[in-house]
Amino acid sequence: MAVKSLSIEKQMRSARRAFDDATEEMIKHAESLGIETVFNRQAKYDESFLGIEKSRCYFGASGVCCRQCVMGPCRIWLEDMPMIYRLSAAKLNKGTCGASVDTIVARNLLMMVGRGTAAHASHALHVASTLLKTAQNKTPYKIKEPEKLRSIAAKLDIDAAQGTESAAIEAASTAISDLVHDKSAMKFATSYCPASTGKTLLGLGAIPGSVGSELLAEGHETSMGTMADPVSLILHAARLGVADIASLIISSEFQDVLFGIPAPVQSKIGFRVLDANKVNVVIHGHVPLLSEKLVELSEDEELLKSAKASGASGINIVGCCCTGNEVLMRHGVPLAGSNLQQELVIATGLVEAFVADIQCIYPNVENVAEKFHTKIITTMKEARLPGALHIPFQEEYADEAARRILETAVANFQKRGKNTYLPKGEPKNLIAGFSVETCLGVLSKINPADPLKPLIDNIVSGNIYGAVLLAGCTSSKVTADASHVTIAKALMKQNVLVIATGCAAQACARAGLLTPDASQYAGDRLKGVLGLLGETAGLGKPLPPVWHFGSCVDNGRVVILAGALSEKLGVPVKDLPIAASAAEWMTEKAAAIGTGAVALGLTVHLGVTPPVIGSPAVVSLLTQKSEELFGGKFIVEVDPVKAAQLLLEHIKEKRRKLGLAI
Ligand code: NFS
Ligand code: SF4
Repeated sequence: MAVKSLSIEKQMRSARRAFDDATEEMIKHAESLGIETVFNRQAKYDESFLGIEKSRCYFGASGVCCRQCVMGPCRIWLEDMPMIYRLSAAKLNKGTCGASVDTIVARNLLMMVGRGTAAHASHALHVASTLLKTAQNKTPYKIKEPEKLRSIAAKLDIDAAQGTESAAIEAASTAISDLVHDKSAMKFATSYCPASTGKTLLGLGAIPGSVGSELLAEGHETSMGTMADPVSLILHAARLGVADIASLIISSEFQDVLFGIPAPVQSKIGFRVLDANKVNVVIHGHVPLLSEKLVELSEDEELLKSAKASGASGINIVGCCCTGNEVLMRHGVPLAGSNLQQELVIATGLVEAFVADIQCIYPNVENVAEKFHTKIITTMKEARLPGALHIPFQEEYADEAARRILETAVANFQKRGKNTYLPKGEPKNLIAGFSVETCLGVLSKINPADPLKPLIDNIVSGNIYGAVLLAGCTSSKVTADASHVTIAKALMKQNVLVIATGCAAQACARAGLLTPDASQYAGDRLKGVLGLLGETAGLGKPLPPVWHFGSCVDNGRVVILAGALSEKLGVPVKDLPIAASAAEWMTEKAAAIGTGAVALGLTVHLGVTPPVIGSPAVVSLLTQKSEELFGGKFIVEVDPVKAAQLLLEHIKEKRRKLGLAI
């Protein structure tokens, strides 16, 4: 991608704020009540004067603002800045200390990737220590999938014959040491990385030590007057990206061990999954440790009895964001919304308790809840809100915390006011619960001896032209969901299999793309494959053209699948006809996953411009040089139609190089 074609373009947004009618209706309803949400705040920030956004700072958006020390803040003069910024900046291409624009941009990016990695590693640590304590019989959880534990043990060279508990203790301890001890190579990175990729990473010095030591070094390097070499800073970001993906794998694999491997499940998405007759509990966040217990306890006789005594017909648990994805894929719990809908879900007036664990929780949920009876309940020490009720979650006492939360929700039912509202239209049906194991299970019905072969045959013939992972968030900077949906439809039409995770999967679900019917949008060749797989799976209908692979941490599953394909074919990941797209990304976590994916050899599309364009050197490292070094690169394209074309061209190029039908 030409460096100069990157600029701070206005993001693509139509007059609509959300692609989904129900969301659009709820935004209007919230406005009519004087409730402010992410959508109004975005609009305020987007207001412009003489064609220039008044409140999004050009320096910050370009990544050239440095606040590393108090001789600053320093902001670097950019030739192509709008006049208003040129008037307010010193005509200097260095900070007060002399830091170059490349140093400043690279340093800012590394810090962003660092925060994302810290979030995922902290999640992984919670899950690993729960597995450890469970194996030591100190929690109310059980090891649900000893078979999965054995496959993890095999990867890590742990002797599974020592028995489930001992193997679990060893696997969990390996993960904990990968996360917080001082070591030279993360075992989960080296063990799960396909051999060819591992070799490249090793050669580049991009195999991470423990996440803790990498983050310590990151904090040190980015402090004032320390690392000034942009290439070293970006390489460190790549190393942290790999550590991030290894952390995702820890969470995803251990969650399967504790809670079960997802299998295809039918459910629904939309505001109307809230039930006016029941006690509604929204579970929001990312770690399924508490939410598993809430789902389990929602059937508890005593709690149901008190719910009924309050006049409710039952307890209705619904999901939001990635905690929602976790309980959806394992229990079919319906989804109320993604990150952008969290305030609107409360604005229905129907929520008795809004329970948050960690990450992607908008602090404003408290202000929305104040207008209603809704209790916001925080549970984790990392994510408290100043006015929320805090019911601390500890894995040893998970049952007690879950009971207290549901009791609070039930007691709140009678306080529900009259001001309730649900938008028109039924919730959308969806199928979720894809995992590597599910895929192999279906494929092994076609070829028991060699399950990956049917998949490979279809890729070779072009029935499956390629595969693209739609990952990451939904963003108010674009028309919410529209970028994901546009790209998904354009790709499936060209016989590209679409896999989706996180809020991107929910965006596709809201557009009805997670249903067998949606296979009508697929090209004929892909439609044939989906039909055959659906029959084989015993669905009696085609598989959906978008496969919901779980939450954002389940991007780890996709990396494992890509690795398996790569090893089976003897083709490095970077040469496979696959790519990823984070069309509406917004979090640091997405930056970390994307950087890790590029380091592993994947090409990753970004539909929202990253804050790096102030440095042509950094842009070139991310979009060009990374391909020479790692085999993967970023493509930045805000127009989803053009983005789909670029992704297709990328796949075509890879097919051509492999000598496959194009
Ligand atoms: Ni991923 Fe999931 Fe959603 Fe984005 Fe946030 S909930 S972890 S970060 S916004 S997809
Ligand atoms: Fe300015 Fe340098 Fe301090 Fe950054 S570290 S704020 S560029 S003086």
